[in-house]
Amino acid sequence: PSIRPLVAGNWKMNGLSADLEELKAMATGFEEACGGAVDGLICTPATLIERAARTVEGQGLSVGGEDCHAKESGAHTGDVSAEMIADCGASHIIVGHSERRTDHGESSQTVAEKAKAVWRGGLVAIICVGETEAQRKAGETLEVLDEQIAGSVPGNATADNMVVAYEPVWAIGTGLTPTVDDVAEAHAHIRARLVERLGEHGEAVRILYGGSVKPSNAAELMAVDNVNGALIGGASLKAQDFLGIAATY
Ligand code: G2H
Repeated sequence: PSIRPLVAGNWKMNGLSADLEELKAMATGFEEACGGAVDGLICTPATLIERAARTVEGQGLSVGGEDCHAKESGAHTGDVSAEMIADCGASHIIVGHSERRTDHGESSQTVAEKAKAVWRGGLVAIICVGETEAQRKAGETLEVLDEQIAGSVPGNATADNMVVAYEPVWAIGTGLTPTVDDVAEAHAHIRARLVERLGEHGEAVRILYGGSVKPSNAAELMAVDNVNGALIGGASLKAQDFLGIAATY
């Protein structure tokens, strides 16, 4: 099937009220930059989601969260539920980003529970997978992806409620990117596993590439088979960079 791409930003722990100006520029410029060919999303810290959603309202961009707790409510000081993020006007939530897996010890099982929470809140889950540098050097990349997909992707995922992001951990924020052949191999492998697991939904799920995507390398990466868009960290903080990536479509 032909899959409409998604260009998604992940602001990580960046963003204050002042940065809503930058978001506004992204929102107003997005459709023109990509010629209406792709969907656009910016995931912000929980503190900004509601204002971000108001800022992009009626424009070509939507807003998402970067993580959520698996439970709907309760005694979990400092945590935020998918329902709360939905209530702020978000459409998507990232789960299982490598920074969550590493900094907060999130297992694939936790990630799967969070994905189900995202659906309970009525939103789309962006589930992240990817190998570390040591795993790549040891030739374990495809096995790691198998384990992460088996563990993190719930069996009732569909092409409408889930996006998968392939983010090689060693390429995140480092300026390093895999070769086009390595990206093609990983994405084809993820596609095959998703088809095994989800049937025709697996054929239609968007698989994003993430890790040091910028305007100068986006065209090459986005042209790879089974790459259906990007998850962008550093280059999603400035409208010029984000729109530059969108413009490669
Ligand atoms: C990978 C990516 C965004 P960056 O984490 O999810 O970040 O583009 O800064 O490598």
